[in-house]
Amino acid sequence: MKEWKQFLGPYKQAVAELKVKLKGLRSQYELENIHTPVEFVTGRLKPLASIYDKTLEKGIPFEPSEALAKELPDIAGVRLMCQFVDDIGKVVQTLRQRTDMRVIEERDYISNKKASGYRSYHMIIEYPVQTIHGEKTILAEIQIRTLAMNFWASIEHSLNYKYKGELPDEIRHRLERAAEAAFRLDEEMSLIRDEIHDAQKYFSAFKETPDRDYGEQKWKGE
Ligand code: 0O2
Ligand code: 0O2
Repeated sequence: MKEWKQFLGPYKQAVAELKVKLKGLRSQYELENIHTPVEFVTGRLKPLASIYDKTLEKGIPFEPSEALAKELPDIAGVRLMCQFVDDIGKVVQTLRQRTDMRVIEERDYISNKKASGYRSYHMIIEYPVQTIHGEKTILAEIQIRTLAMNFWASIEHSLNYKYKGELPDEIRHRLERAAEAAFRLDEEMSLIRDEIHDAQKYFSAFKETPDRDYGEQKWKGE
């Protein structure tokens, strides 16, 4: 068990660091009063039980090793949720340009949705972690999706868990229809995004608190 803990240490650290860094994107956009393409960020270390299941699926030994790390690029996983489909492209561009990570693979399950109805944009990155024994470069997965895609994926994930991957036909069909509905919702939201932006600008100007540090009581835009 200690071996696993040591092996997983850098991955755990990477998840924590990436969450802070990617949440930082959001604050930077907010500071500049630009629509933020990132709604919220979550992250997780793949549980040992899921690592075990994946090794069985892939027919590889369940032991902390470089071979396992290569076969399972999502031991460290971070997820970025966006309001609009267009935001995903912006986030992808931003991530490609960063110098603290290197994108080595991209999978576009938005243009090419999975048979289940799953949609998301996946990036595999190389990410350097500083350890007491020096720098260790690990692989991590970043999933980027809209709120609607995330809603669908989390429900489908729970149902798959409940039915141990053997979804009854009726539920599978319902999920396929729900995936189409989520797709249409994203399309609709994109069409009215300009109107939403105007409303959000108005709302953030209205809720902004006066800047007491400078002794001024000023509303934004005044
Ligand atoms: P805030 O201030 O709510 O934005 P931590 O390591 O403590 O920062 P934690 O609890 O490990 O974060 O986060 P996790 O479970 O990886 O991600 C949860 C974050 O995503 C929380 O924000 C939630 O508020 C946010 N979140 C989860 N689901 C939704 C959702 O449906 N909509 C929105 N808008 N946010 C969601 P934080 O980080 O606690 O900060
Ligand atoms: P978790 O942590 O439970 O999310 P594989 O070769 O099978 O290991 P593959 O197909 O090469 O994986 O990788 P892919 O599809 O690029 O990424 C796998 C991850 O994407 C999954 O992780 C899910 O998070 C997500 N995903 C892929 N397909 C679906 C789907 O049909 N429904 C849902 N809800 N999520 C999906 P894990 O391994 O399930 O782990």
